[in-house]
Amino acid sequence: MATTKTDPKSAVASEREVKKGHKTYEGLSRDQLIEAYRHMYASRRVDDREILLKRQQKIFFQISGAGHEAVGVAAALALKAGYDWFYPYYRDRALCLALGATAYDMLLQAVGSADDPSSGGRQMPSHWSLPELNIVTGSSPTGTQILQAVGCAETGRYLAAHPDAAKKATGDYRQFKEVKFHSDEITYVSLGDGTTSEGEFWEALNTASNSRLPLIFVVEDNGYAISVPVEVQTAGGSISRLVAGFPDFHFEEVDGTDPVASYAAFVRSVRHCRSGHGPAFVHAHVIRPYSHSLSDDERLYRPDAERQRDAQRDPITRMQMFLIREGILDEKGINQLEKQVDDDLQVATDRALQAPAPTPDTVTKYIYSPDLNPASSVFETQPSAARSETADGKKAAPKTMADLITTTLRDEMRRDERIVIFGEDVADCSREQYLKQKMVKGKGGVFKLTAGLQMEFGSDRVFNSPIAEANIVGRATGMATRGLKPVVEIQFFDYIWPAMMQLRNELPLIRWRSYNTFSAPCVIRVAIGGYLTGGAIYHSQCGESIFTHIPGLRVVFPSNAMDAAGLLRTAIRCDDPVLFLEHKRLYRETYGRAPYPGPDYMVPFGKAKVVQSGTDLSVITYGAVVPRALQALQKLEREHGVKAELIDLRSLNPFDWDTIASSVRKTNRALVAYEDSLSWGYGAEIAARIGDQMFEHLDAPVRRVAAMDVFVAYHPDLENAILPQTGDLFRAMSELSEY
Ligand SMILES: Cc1ncc(C[n+]2csc(CCOP(=O)(O)OP(=O)(O)O)c2C)c(N)n1
Ligand SMILES: [Mg+2]
Repeated sequence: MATTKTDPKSAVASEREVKKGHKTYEGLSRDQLIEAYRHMYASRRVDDREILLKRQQKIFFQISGAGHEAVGVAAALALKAGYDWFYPYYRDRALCLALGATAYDMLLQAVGSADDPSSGGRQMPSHWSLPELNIVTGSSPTGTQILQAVGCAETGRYLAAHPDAAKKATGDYRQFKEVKFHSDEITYVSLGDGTTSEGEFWEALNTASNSRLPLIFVVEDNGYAISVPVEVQTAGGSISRLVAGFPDFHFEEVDGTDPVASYAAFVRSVRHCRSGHGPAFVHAHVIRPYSHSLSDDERLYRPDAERQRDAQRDPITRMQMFLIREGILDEKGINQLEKQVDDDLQVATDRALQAPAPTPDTVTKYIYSPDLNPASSVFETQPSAARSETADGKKAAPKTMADLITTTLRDEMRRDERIVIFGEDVADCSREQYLKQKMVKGKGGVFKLTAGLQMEFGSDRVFNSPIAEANIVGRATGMATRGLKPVVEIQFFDYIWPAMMQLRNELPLIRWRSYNTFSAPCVIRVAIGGYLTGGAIYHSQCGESIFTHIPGLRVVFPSNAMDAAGLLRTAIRCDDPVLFLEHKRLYRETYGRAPYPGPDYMVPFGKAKVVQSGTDLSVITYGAVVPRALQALQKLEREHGVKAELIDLRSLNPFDWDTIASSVRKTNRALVAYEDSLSWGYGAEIAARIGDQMFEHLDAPVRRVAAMDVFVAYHPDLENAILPQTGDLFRAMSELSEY
């Protein structure tokens, strides 16, 4: 909204009265109250205009902030735009206007224009995102913003303790990220009453409380979640009552249709947070006069009497009456202010309707970083030869994959202070004093891959998370959005699923949905896979194709120590979110050990390795199937004289189509092998591409060898039968070579 001010003469001599010691309304001046009304009225009018435009089919969706205006402007008055951080939800139109967003910005998103500053026409209206105001890109799933806000609040604290980490550096992702912070900054996050039912809300409260974060939770309670009333969502009907036990919080319950009372609640909350006492919780009772959205008609589930009761609390009319009653604006002044807003809105609407539409050729822009391609030669470095020898010139002992992952993490943490590591059990010992007094050795991960890192880098760089996978990924996303580089661990792939909402709908989408104005490059390390003899259903799972199916997420899966070191370093230094899959069976395997390749060794993504070259058949695989396929291949050559070519993909998204294609062109036969269950697995895509693009080069059908379509069972006989074995690979290779 344009920020033109009302003619001061029509305001009833406000400043003079304040100076004379008249009421200041919880510290708000009359001018501030007039401005508050301007934003509230503008917010309502933008909603009304969007509704009209939707009915005229000039925009495609509408969801309103009606009834939530007062609490929004109150928050904006108590917090600092461009200084504090904001994770607002869709009803926070008035908040965003009061922070400095314009009606034009909002209408550009409603029409889906290329000029929409929040998403370039990619997101629905009311999905706020304005980097210069520290309004962070939001999404549609209810509640996913909350854990990200926790990560955001943690970042401010971390950077205050590590100010050098905010500095720019060249040669990696840090070159492309402006990192700003203030040591007393606050993060604001809002949500609806219904959204308090999401588990992530409780995970966020838990961590905010436990870490005493400067984070204000605002629950805008309009009594309904679409058609479901609050007493059905919330035990006892009051969220305030349920959260009251969280330590170190400042709690407020307020009439959110009253801007002055709401402002006072925020001022107290801000004081608590800024002074480092912990988080705050503002439970604001508001109304929802316009149904849930234009797709909803609340008369189907709310009787007139109830709706009329709400209407009496409408913040717009209440505020009007308040201004008149207090002599702050007379009717003429109100009319003048409203006319200005209406006129400005008309201009903004006309402009937005003329704004250019996005062109379809842009749809793939910003899925990944436009600045730093992890498949490029920047990430192609040689192992340092000197390091593979010991001081006396002897060959250094080969290291396991586990060793080299730990070493890479350590090297990178020394190099880059933005890296933080957290996850379940990853710390050496949460009770630091035990370490300091040398009472214990420390754990450092259930597979010990992070052992010693807390001791070297401190407990604010390496720490344990609660057992809550959404918490891990959500917080990492918030931190990465601010510029830290979280390298977090999911203890077992089998338990990644609570994080799925964050992994599918949030982390990989931050850049694309904000049209490259936000990004969240970070690394999620995950222990994956079976062949464990007793790993059973819940410690053997694969499922990588579920993640390669997500645009915006890089997925790598090394099969040996050198590749693990090189790919992990690329994952850490690159500018995209990476799922780094570590096969548990390969952690300490004799196969694939290697000497330490030095602190700068990198393997680019999307480059397969030809493990053994051949002419008769291409075997395309990755992970723990690589050593099994190698055995089968060697047997095939010994027994049948067939020379198969073994390709280790290493990187699943991006994957190396060129190497596959040139191999199949040479051998005319292809076998795709993978550990996950056969149907709909990763190999299906590779097989389909070969069938589609290499049909005329094939002398045989494209075959797959994979696990049976069943979970991995506990007894070793069952496990052996279910997972693809060397014998299965050998048989398939023989058949295919004879086809
Ligand atoms: C995870 C998820 N589930 C369901 C929906 C569909 N949905 C959108 S808004 C909404 C109701 C939210 O109610 P509340 O949190 O009270 O916010 P309000 O809209 O009332 O302000 C639902 C169910 C969604 N967006 N995300
Ligand atoms: Mg609600």
